[in-house]
Amino acid sequence: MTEMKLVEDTAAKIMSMEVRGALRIAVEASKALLSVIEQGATFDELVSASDKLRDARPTAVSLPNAINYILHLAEEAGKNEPTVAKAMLIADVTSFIKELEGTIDKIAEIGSRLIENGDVILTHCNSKTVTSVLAKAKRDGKQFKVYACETRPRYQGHITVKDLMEAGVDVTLIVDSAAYYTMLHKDVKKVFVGADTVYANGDIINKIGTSQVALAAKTAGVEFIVCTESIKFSPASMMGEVPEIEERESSEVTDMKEIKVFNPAFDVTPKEYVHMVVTEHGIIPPEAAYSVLKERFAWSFGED
Ligand code: RUB
Repeated sequence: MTEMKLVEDTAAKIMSMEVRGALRIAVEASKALLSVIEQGATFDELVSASDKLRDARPTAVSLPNAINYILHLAEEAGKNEPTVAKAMLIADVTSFIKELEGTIDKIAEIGSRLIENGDVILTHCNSKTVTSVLAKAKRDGKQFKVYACETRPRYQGHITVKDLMEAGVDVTLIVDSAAYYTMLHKDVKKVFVGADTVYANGDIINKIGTSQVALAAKTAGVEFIVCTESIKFSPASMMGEVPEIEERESSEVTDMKEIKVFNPAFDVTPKEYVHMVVTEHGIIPPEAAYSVLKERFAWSFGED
C-alpha cells in the first residue's frame, strides 16, 4: 500500500467509525502521518496528507491537535539539514505516539483510585479511557458493579459491555432512557464518561446523551467524573472557537426513509455538572482546563 493510500484508508476508517473513540482516532492518524514521513515526504506532502485526515471527523479535537503537533515538529526538524531532519522527525513523532498511547495507562492508574469497594458506576458510550480505568480497578481487586448505557444509535455500549466482561468486571447493559431510573433504583454512586473535546471553560463534549446523563446525575446526587487525555483539550476554544457537533446519517437511526431524522453525534455537558476531570497529569476541577491548555499547548502559542 502506498503511503498516501494508507492516509486515505485511515481517513475512511475514521469517517466510517471503524476506527473510533477520540484517543484512537488521534493515534491512528498520527501513525498514518508517521508512515508518510518515513517514506521521505516533503513538508508540503505532509500538509496535504494532514488535510486528508483533519476533517475525517469534525468534533473530536484530539485529531487536529495531534496533526497540528506533528506539523509543528516537522517545522522544527526542518530547520536542520535534510537527512538529520528526517531522522529527528521520525524519532519525535514516534515518541509523541508512544506518549499518546501511554496516557491511557496513567489515567487508569489515577482514575482507578477513585473507585471504592461496593461502588455502583454508570457509563455512557465506549471510552477506552474509561474502560481502562475500570479494568485497572478490577485488577487492583476492587469489587464494584457497572451499568452501561447502550448508546443509540451506534450501540457503543455493547462494546463497553464486551470490554468490561473481558476484564472480569460485573457489567449490566441498560437502554439509554433507563439511566436516571437506574441511578435511583440501583444505588449508582458515580458516573464515568470520556470526552471528545474539553473547552477552555471546562465544558465537555462527549457522545450524544452524555449531557442528559449529567443532568440526571446532578438530580440524583451522583458524582459525574470525566476521564480524558490532555490531547482532547481545545486550544481554539481559548479564542472562542467551538467545534462543530457532527450530525450523522438518518440511516443510523431508522431505515424508514420517509421520516425526518435529526441525528447529532455529540453534545456539550456544562462544567457545572462535572465534579472532576481525570487527566494523565492528575485530577483537576473542570475550571482548571484553561491552565492545562496554557501548559500543554504552549508550542502552539510559540512559547516553547
Ligand atoms: C466516542 C465517544 C467517547 C470519546 C472518548 O464517540 O464519545 O466517549 O471519544 O473515547 P464515537 P476514548 O463512537 O462516535 O467515536 O476515551 O476512547 O478516547
